Amino acid sequence: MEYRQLSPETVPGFLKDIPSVQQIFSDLDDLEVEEVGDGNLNFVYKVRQRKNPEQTVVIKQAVPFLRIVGESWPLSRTRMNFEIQALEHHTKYCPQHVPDIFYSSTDMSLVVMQNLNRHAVLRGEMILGKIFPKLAEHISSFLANTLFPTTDWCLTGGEKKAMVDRFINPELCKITEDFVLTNPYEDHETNVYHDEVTQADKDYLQQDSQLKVAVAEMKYAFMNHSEALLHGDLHIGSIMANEEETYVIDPEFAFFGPIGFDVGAFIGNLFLAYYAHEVRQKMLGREPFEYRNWILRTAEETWNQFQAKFEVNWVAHEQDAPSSYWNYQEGHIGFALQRQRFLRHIFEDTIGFAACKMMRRIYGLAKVADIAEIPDLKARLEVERNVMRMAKVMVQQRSSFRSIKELTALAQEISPLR
Ligand code: SR1
Ligand code: MG
Repeated sequence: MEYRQLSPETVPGFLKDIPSVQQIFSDLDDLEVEEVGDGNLNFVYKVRQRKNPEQTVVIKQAVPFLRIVGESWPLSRTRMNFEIQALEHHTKYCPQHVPDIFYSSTDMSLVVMQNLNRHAVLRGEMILGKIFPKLAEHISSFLANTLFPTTDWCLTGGEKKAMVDRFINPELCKITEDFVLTNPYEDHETNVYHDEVTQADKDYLQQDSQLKVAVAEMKYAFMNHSEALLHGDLHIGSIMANEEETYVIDPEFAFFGPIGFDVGAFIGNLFLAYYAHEVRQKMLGREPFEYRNWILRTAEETWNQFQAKFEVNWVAHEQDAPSSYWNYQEGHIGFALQRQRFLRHIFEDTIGFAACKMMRRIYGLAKVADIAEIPDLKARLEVERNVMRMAKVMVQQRSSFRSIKELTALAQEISPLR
């Protein structure tokens, strides 16, 4: 099949020929299509049958450019090949948090999947101040269950290297290397500053040698530490949820990288929301305490539960296939120490990457609506300064935090819950 970019007008004709989609709709001549993509890269269509709107799918199609910039920024469609492969992996290891996939095509660079129409993008919901009681439980399961099976603790060296090879994703890794781990920390042409940002604000990030060394270390880790198959872009816009269920979408940035990058992406986005809600809760006419407290508890529970579940998976794997390596009298002590040290390493990376994910959203090209859509620029600037204060300590002192509680305590020291 030859690639063509779909439009709302051409979607119905395209779907008609796909057997797995024919089973979903009782009448393929009665489809209503709406383009709903609000991400930075792709086009997303919601398709419903007019007379039976519960018969519905979503199509996500990659176009050969970066949507946030336009056709002047070419980006190959192969990103969808990685998304399709990653969705298969996520479905295998954590189906309860992945949408059903009905059809995929690397030729057309698209997937047809479950329309999560009882769920909404988490970022938008959190901006509205909604609480998701099961979020930490679900995301910690997704992380532990998708990451552990692709580590060298689980796979053989040969299996792991074959997978690393299938997930060499240089174009999207370069987006992260540039937009998350380089450009915001220099006076780069792709950065975007609002009118209240001062030279001193920029210098705080762009002329601090200690900070720049620490960020460069995180970038080196991102580029070299092929620990597990990552989602690669696990911010709260890549999650759809309601109070009961949570789905992780959009794994086109998937590649083998440092585990802390995925964990840190999620936790860093919670901290961004925490600072935004110092202002947003007041905009909503509420006292900030309850919601911001929920955000910090969610960050703590995510880390604590992730750590516990990752370890459970590791122990279960060792029990299923005991290695002769730990087969000596005190082997269980050695094995426990190994787990403890590895999780400590992930914790430090989580803090360092969370910090980078926070800082890139302030001066970098791609912002987060939580903060960027605060209408009062002076209030927005104060939020941004708090983010920068916290992120700087995090990345520079990432090895000195003893627990996730110390991290949430830092968040409150910079901006009390109130
Ligand atoms: C140009 S940067 C685009 C961003 O959008 C994606 O969601 C990733 O976060 C990426 O960094
Ligand atoms: Mg995305």
